[in-house]
Amino acid sequence: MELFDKLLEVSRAFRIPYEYLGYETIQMGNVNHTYKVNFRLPEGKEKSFLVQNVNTYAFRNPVGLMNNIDSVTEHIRAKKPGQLALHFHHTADRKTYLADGENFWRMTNYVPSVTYNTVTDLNVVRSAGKAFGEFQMDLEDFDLSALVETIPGFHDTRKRYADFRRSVEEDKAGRVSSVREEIEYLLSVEDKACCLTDLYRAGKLPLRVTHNDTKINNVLFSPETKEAMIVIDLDTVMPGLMGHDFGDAIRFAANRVEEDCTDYDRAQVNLDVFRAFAEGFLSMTAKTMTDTEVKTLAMSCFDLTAELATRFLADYLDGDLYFNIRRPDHNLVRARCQIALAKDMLKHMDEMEAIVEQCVRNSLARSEERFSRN
Ligand code: GN1
Ligand code: MG
Repeated sequence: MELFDKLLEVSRAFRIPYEYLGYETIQMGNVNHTYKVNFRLPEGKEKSFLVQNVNTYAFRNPVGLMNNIDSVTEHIRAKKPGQLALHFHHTADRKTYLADGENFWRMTNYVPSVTYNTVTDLNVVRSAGKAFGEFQMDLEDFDLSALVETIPGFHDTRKRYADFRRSVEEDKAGRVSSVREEIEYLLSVEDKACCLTDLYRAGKLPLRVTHNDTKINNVLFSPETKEAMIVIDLDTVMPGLMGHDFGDAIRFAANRVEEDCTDYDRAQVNLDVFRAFAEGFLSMTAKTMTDTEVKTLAMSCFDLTAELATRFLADYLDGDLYFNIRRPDHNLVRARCQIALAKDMLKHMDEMEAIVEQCVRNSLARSEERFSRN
């Protein structure tokens, strides 16, 4: 069936009765497929919805995933009634998804907004940091055991390295010989990249409910005020470490270039962006952090960057099965860009650590000030 007709069929299953106008493909994320589906209301105005085709190669338990999203969004809604939220439409049999035997569909409200892939406006960055910090804090009292692991071992960097090694050994697409240098670099930094994972396994970092996919384009901003309105893409909300969210956000937002830029020399950490994100994030989270979380937060940025490099490169070696690609060497380009960024982060690690310490101190001082005023 043509996509045009399929999206109409899906929309009808989610009980949208209006006149169908068509769809636009939305460039959102590297894993699912997203469409804006447009309708005309009886009074003539247009209304749009977002339809997503969930990638069930990545998410093997999409029903568990939808249950996670449901309970997490309900938890936040109960705390903050009236706040803008994602709303998943239901089918006639009260499900938030439609599995048609081939694909797994879901539908949400469409929120008019702006998103950013690269950003230099520090107010926007600070606001994103605050939104992701607030998201973790909203879920501080959420029962971890109620969540399924939508991708087991998602940020278990040791496991990612084991998978990476397997891809190198198998060499399914016959590409290993062309990327020896990249493979060697990643293997040479394995222990550093696994700092967070190893500390967690040793019982030295607490588990929290985390978002786990904190690219700044997963925050919707108000077109008018440029303030963060809502955090989206909750597919990977799972038990995780605070550094997973901080590190993943930094490796994306504080990179001077986009994730798939081929000008690798320009893949560097922008310390102004780093500081602005840290200010926002830590203004929400500092009060709950353990010493080890504070001490490892800067390193988490390196860990998440190197981890993603192993994932991109492994997918390239496997023949591009996981990430959506738009050019034949897309995953290789992405891996190289993350490697360049990871190297630059190591050069600036002392400065990054100092910024984190300072932001934590400032945030704690401000809350003490508030406390003593009350
Ligand atoms: C994927 O969901 P999306 O496409 O924004 C991936 C993240 C990576 C990111 C890199 C479920 O994110 O882990 O960091 O690509 N999500 C999943 O762009 O694997
Ligand atoms: Mg995602």
